[in-house]
Amino acid sequence: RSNSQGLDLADEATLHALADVLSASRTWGGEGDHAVLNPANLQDVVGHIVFASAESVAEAISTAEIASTEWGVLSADQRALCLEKAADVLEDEMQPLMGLIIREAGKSYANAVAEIREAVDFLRYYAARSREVFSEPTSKPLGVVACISPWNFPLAIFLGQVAAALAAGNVVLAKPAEETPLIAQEAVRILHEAGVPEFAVQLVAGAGNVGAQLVRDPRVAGVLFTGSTEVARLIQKQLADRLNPDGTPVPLIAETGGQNALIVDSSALSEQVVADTLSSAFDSAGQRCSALRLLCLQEESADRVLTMLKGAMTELSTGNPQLLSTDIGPVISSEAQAGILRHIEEMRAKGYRVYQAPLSAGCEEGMFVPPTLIEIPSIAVLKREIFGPVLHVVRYPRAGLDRLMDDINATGYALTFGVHTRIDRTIARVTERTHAGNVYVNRNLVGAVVGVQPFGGHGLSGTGPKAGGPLYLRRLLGVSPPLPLSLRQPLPSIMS
Ligand code: UN1
Repeated sequence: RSNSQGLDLADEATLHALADVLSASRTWGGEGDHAVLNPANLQDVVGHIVFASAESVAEAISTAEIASTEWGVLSADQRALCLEKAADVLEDEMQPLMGLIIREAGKSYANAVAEIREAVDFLRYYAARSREVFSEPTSKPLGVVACISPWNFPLAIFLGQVAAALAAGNVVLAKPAEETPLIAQEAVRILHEAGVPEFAVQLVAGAGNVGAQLVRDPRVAGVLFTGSTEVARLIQKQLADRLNPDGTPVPLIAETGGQNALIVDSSALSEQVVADTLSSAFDSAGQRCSALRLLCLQEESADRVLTMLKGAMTELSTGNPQLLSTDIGPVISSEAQAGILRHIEEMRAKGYRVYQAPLSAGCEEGMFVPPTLIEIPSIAVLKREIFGPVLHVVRYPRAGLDRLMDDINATGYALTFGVHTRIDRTIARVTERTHAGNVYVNRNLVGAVVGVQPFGGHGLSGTGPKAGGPLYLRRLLGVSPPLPLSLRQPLPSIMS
């Protein structure tokens, strides 16, 4: 439902009611009031949250340890029932939650719906899997687990991590991204309402210092992290300094960045390539680790595809995410915006051709970046992941497919990868050579479905096991069975 001004589910009355609920629920505090701003304009205060002080983080860990007896002794079925109840509550409260996601994270209406669906799927998936995995008498939880989650999926990844850790019988300290603590606070309230004891899952809001304290504390027996490769490396270094009381390493499940490529040969259906490129590169303003960063076009058909793609980009509407007509909302912060714009200017200064779709009227203020395409001479000019609506295009000769695969692999990232072709042997040739965790043929690169397409990467893109897949819960056990070796050849790793 909408009117000309936007969604009625995000109206002022709903948001005021939400703000009352938010301020009533419990969060560890001590570091003062923090205003959360709407990234679409950076003026509208979405709500306030109290950041946790060092003392309250330490106290939260103590209470978690006590709670682990209460939660860990429940049967897998009793724990699963709580998670399933939470999934039902999420569905019942979909409208106000969507309003909050749109306002706090700048997500479009469609992305906000998908976000809640994915969170529900994670809760139900891990609940169902836990009934199988934890029927084994030997399975013991790790204990206190820290979940450090990103702002780009502030509900789905937040709850995915927390649900998995809880399903395995662990107790959780959940550190949401600094930019999106309000929706995380709602998620924790819903888990409590669904029967998870108050101290079995606790929200510790704050900046990087809170995460660092959790990672260093010897009582924290495992860490789940989604975010940048750099931060994953820091966490891994910290964890390497200590062992759990049983003498085993402290497990880290990290899911990080990507330099995700799509190869398009001249047999591909151009209309489908354009549609899949638009959604892969620009949906969520490119702020997904799965997003397409590098479009590789076979020379013979590159001009045709580029002309169609540029035309289609002008049809995208970038602007206020509270309008149903908006395809692409803001990026998350002024720092993010500045970094993306700086990259575009650097590429332009090097003489590479840049094409930008026009911004919608009224987007001069706010954290908007127009969908941007940059033609680059080789993959080697890309030094880092650009987390925004920026797509790099490289051309390759028909005889250069193997060399192209080597260049893609040489980035060290291995998260998502796609190919568009109607030639079966080309599909076999590239899928054999890629290291990517998620490989897609003749479709887009984003929107992995929990349980159907387990999600995660290798090398610089993460540690595995994949989220929403059958091995994830096993990694959250004290004595975890060995994971199958999935790397085909050594890659640079965040572990090195
Ligand atoms: C992320 O952005 O951190 O397949 C990962 C997808 C999502 C990716 C989430 N599940 O697009």
